[in-house]
Amino acid sequence: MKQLQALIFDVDGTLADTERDGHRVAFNKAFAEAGLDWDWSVARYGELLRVTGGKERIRQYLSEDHPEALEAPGIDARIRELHAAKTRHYVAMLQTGAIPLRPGVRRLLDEAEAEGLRLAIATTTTPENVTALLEATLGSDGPYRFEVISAGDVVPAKKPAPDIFTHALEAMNLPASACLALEDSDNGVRAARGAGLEVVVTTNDYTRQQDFDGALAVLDGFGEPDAPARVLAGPALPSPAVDVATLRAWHAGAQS
Ligand code: XBP
Ligand code: MG
Repeated sequence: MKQLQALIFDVDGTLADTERDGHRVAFNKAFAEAGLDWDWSVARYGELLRVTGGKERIRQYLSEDHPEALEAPGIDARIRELHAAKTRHYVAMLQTGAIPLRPGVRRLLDEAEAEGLRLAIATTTTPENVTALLEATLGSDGPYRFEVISAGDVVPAKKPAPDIFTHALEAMNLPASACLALEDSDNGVRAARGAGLEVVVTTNDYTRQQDFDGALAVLDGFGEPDAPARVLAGPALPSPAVDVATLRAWHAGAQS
């Protein structure tokens, strides 16, 4: 049986609630700046989230709402430009401190480090978004707390493909059985499971109703000692908040 050696965190929706008031707003700013009347409402963005990756999401939107635009010459470059503008707006928002970490994340990272667990990130989002979020929330050494940051276009196929988790595992030189993934979405669970990882899910408003088949446990967050997490599926929590001892126990249970 492999002992737990590393935690691999998703970013969007798991470390921070970035989608509704972060990425979505940044997409809309980029569209407006380009003189486009495209505007993604909270509900419409929820539908578009089934496609991971910002460039892929713009393309999906066009295929559904403006199919003629996809036929225009130079559309690939246009999407790349819009997405670069979106990243600029998103990073600027993060730098104002607009988006905090989710409750319990900082505590769990501190505990994991104190107990000698290795930390990594496997995310679909653009690398500079990860750096900006970690610096804004954890300080200038925030990104360096993660031994590996696997992000964005470093793999050709984004979640739900397993590639980004496999990339992180290879970079850490660890087998999947020695690691645990922390995710918020069905796409993320499928990606992690596809890479052979056990997964613990913390849901948010966009993902609560999704199917997390294959996850070890589904909770409404990591919780804090004075603000308990709620288990939505899986074993009872032995303490009010998700801590390293609990993650070790759940991981060991899945290995046996
Ligand atoms: C995150 C995403 C990303 C972000 C936008 O998914 O799907 O596309 O919404 O990031 P996950 P970019 O949490 O499953 O990794 O615009 O930088 O692609
Ligand atoms: Mg996510």
